[in-house]
Amino acid sequence: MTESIPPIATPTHDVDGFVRQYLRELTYTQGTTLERASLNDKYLALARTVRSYLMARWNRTMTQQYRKQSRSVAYLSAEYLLGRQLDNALIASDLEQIAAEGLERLGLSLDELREAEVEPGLGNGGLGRLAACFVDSLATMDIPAIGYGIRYEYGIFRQTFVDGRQVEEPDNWLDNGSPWEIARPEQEVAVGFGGHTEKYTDDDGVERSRWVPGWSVLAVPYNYMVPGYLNGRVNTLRLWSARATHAFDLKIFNYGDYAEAVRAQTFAENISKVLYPEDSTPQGKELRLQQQYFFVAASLRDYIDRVLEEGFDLHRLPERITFQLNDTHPVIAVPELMRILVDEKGFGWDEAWEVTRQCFAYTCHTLLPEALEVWPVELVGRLLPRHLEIIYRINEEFLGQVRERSGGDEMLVRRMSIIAEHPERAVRMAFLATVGAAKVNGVAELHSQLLRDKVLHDFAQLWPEKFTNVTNGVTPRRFVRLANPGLSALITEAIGDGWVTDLERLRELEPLADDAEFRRRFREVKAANKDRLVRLLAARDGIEIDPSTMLDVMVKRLHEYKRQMLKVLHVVTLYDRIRSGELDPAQVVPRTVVFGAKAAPGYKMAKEIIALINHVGAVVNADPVVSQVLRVAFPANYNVTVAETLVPAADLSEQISLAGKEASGTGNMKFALNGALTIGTDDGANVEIRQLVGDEHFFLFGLTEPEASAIQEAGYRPAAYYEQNPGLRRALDLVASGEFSGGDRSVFEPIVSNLLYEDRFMVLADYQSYVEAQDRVEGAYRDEDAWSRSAVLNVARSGFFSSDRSMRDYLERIWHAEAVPVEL
Ligand code: B1N
Repeated sequence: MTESIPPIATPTHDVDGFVRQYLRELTYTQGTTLERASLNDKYLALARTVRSYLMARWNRTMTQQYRKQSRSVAYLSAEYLLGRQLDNALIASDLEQIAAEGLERLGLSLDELREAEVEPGLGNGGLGRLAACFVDSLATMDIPAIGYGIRYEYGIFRQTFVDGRQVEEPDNWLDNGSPWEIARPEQEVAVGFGGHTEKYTDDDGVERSRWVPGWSVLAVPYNYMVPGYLNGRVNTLRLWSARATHAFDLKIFNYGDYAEAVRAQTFAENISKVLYPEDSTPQGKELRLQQQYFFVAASLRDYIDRVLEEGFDLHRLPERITFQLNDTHPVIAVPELMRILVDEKGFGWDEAWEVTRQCFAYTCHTLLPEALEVWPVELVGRLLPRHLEIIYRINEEFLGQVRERSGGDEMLVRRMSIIAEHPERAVRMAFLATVGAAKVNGVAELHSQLLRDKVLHDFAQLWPEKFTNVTNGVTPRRFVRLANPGLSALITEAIGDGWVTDLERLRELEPLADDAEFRRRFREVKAANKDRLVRLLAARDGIEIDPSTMLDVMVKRLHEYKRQMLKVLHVVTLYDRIRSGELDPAQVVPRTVVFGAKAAPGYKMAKEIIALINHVGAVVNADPVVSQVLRVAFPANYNVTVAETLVPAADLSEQISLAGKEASGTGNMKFALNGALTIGTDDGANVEIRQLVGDEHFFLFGLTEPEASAIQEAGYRPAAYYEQNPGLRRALDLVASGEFSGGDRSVFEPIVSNLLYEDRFMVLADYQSYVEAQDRVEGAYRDEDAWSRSAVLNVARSGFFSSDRSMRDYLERIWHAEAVPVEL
């Protein structure tokens, strides 16, 4: 039958083909005309046009994958911070130029239409963005991979400021339509919750357990394209959305209670309603555990029943797949796979465990104790009673092993137990992950070392070979090629375009750091990028910045450990030095300090620090003398889209967390790759950045992790630093005095007393070293040629931080999967 149907051609890869397809989409899908179309209509037609060029590749990728089943990777992540899709799809399909020309022919502007896209903000920060970079790299490297996650109806909140204080608004990113997703309601999967377990004897006389859920929801998959860069592969990101089960509401409906039926539906659909806006410090909310089990259960079911060929022997599952656990959020997958194998597929416990622990690998993203997820036993038992039984059994057998190996060291047994006893009985998800996974990795060298030495020390002693490191990376497609077209063109002119998929080739730029003409052109690009930022901030935020000043940028989630407070104290110190006449403004390098940061809505201190930044900024910017050389800009709602304009414009990258607290950081990599110099502590991936770019091209300051730990152990007394350091005293006194709060001393009192009497992240201890490093920055920036030489070397030596390299490391150390090129 199908032979008689001619193949449907992809629109031709030229301006004519593009224009025809565009008009087709506008007319027949969007149902409008060029004359009547709204901006959103025009954008949607454009998105669908670009999508149509990728569709055949997507189908081909899926067909070939199903035919040639090979080892692959399933990335399980509760967050994907994707950023806008249009530009990435354009570069992946080599349509940028064609689209620009085609639209121009129709009297439209690509630049204008791309602004209509609302980015899918389905993540909080680094962890979610990392997942997005990883799926991009996997597709570009031709690895058969699938990403699984949640299609939140509301992503990370939209931040606004009212009187300098953060106010959150819902992110209704789906409101104008979502051209990048394809719903597959017929592939829905039921996910159970609650109820009870029961024992029974099967037909062979074997005692078994089963779970009788009390309620269930449907998980509906939405597929997103993940196009590889110019390689013909389009992988799939499958995000789950919750729907009420038909049976569930029908039953109630039949009783005539329409309102109750609708209520039940709303209840079910709440599960994928909103992303929890906590970065690094999750609150143990019931709905969050529901979300985790919801997407994990749907994903495992989908993989086993739909991705694997029918009749596949699950004993061989580890030959086919690694489920990579992005932090502990999907760890409930471990008992879920055990439940499927033992309860549904009739495996014995030991054989099921053998399969399960070979199928999972766990990435830890933190060191903060409060960030390690812990679920009360009471909650797990109520929501997932069978899983709790399975977790107990896993723990029992594991602790048996610990006892045996340690000669009955009960202290050790208690320390390593998956079940914590205090302050309440709770499941330690990081321990469950470590026991259930074949490999455990940290996300930068220092972080992996600290995991082995501290957080998971007992486990690393027991299973040294289980632990490894994979340093994070970022995709050069989005964060260089697309975000920095000027630099990209300059690099390509110098060394060809191979760097986009082989970022180590940036090394070939090293000799050009000594070429005055190249440096001049490099500065020209930086200047143009600053102009682009000036236009963005003016249009988006009504903020005016001077592109001739040094751009000093600190963008990341607001968290005390990241120490935005230290940056504020530096600003206050400069303000104070200039006002007091200690510094002659004529001698100061003019700079614009840019902040971008969202605080978790329930994180009080973080929100106070946001207010302080805005209030200090207002006073500094209004001061006729100081504002000549120092200005503060804090655009609200920092997101991936803003990053794409901000990062390429930056001169100085602030990476100033307390050593031993930032697992890796990935913003640090984006800045270095775009030619900003880093001022930073010896923390996370900063350590590796400094080693690669060289000490002369990096402004190091602050305590090392061992030094910080030693001071803490001896009893850290922040007030001592205040008492002994006049500059610090003046800065803190100024904040306390009401200088930045209209004379009201009470406003920032909580910040000041926290710093003086607690200062968990040692802001005061690192203040002097930071201010001195900033003085070195000033000196260096004055020598324009030396600075741009350092900037070029930062670019040339940062190729290691491509997420393609991260993927190679995962493939080699953990996944052992191979590239499968898609045949055209
Ligand atoms: O993951 C990033 C790292 O580069 C950062 O250093 C690290 O802070 C970040 C609970 C987290 N760790 N933990 C989270 C996010 C959301 C949530 O609900 C924890 N994010 C990180 C990528 O490795």
